[in-house]
Amino acid sequence: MRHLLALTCLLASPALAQLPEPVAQLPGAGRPVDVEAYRERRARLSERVGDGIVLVPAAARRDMEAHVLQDGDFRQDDYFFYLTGVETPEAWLLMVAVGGATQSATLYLPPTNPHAVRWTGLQLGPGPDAERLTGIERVAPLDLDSLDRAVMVATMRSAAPLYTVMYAGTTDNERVRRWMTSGRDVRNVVPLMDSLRVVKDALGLTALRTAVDITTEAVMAAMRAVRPGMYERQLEAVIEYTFRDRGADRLGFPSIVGSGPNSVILHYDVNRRQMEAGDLVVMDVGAEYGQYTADVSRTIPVTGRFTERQKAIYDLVLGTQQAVIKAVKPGMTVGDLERLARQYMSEHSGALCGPQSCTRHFVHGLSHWLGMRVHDVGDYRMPLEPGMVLTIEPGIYLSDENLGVRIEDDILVTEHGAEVLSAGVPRTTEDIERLIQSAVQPQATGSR
Ligand SMILES: [Mn+2]
Repeated sequence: MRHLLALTCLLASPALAQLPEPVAQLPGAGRPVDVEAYRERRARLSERVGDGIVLVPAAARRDMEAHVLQDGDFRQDDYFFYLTGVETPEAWLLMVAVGGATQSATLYLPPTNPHAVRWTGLQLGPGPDAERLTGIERVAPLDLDSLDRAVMVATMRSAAPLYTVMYAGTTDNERVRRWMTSGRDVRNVVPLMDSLRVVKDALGLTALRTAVDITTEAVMAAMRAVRPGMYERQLEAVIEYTFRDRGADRLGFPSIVGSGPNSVILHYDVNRRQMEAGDLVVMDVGAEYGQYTADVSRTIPVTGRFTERQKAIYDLVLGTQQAVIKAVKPGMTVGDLERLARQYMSEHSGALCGPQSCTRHFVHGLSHWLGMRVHDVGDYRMPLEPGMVLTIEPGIYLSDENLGVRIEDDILVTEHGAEVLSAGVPRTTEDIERLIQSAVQPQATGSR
């Protein structure tokens, strides 16, 4: 066994020398990394930490055989990506903050493995190129013992607490668990990082705007494509084709395309039904770009024309949404907006939903934070401040009539109000009808 190992190493080393320069590979989704923006993020975390050692692991590589991967690709851990822009699996970031400033940052990268390169391609490995591409002063080859020693030395030298990520995704990381139970002063860095992530910086906002723009195009493409006889999955295909075609890295979440009876199922994503004339279809979708995701919903008639009844319900949902968007400004809370939405819907329900108000058919929350995750991190009791991004998505779901309506936009809180990032997607019944009808509608070709 020992001989075999030695032989393998011997054979492997000449190959290593022939590897191409790691310049072309890519922190940050194959895109150049704005190293100053990431340095600034680390500086702002150091400010919040004050004095402490920060240890953040990258996501682990997943196994195609064991995990039955549906999405195929590796997705970096959000906390690690937020601080580094690096997409290498199984890396670590070790930072030392002193007096609210970053004293040092070290990126530990797994050494380049020629055998793995054959299968999965080059990955950013340790070396001067990595330092230049990431802007992190020190990049060391990862070996877990030396990482442990470095953490130990740093904590002993400064007697400062060790901050690491503790959340569901990392509790299966053996090293994080070991530090958590080491008897040292170990604290969770997640609340500090979440308080940073909830207010978008320019870097995050640029990625988010791109994700929303791609999603806008995709939803409009779906409006042009929809027709009776089409399957939900075919509409889903138009949307997801457009995502990838326009540069999305992946889906932010499984696409919801629910028609007729499925329009009242909130998270329906099977998308197998054949759509019929007279159906409404709820599309709730989001492209992910640069690790940020959009989340946009539109409800459209498959024939291109709303019935009177559908239009009445739709206009109540839209009126509610517009009233809330108009009210968004710094200082308000998500709770305030929720109350406002229910009050508006209640006051404008008339007899639309019978003797009771339509609010009892508004069965989900109005809003959630949006960012690196579709339901992003952040405390919902926080008053809104400029740079926060949230969804506004009222809905009414009438199961007896197979009539569900949800309208969802992505809202950036600004100095004095709000900017609707997804403003480009038609939202009035007139604009939606016009776009659907403007498209050539060839004969439905139902298949399978
Ligand atoms: Mn949403």
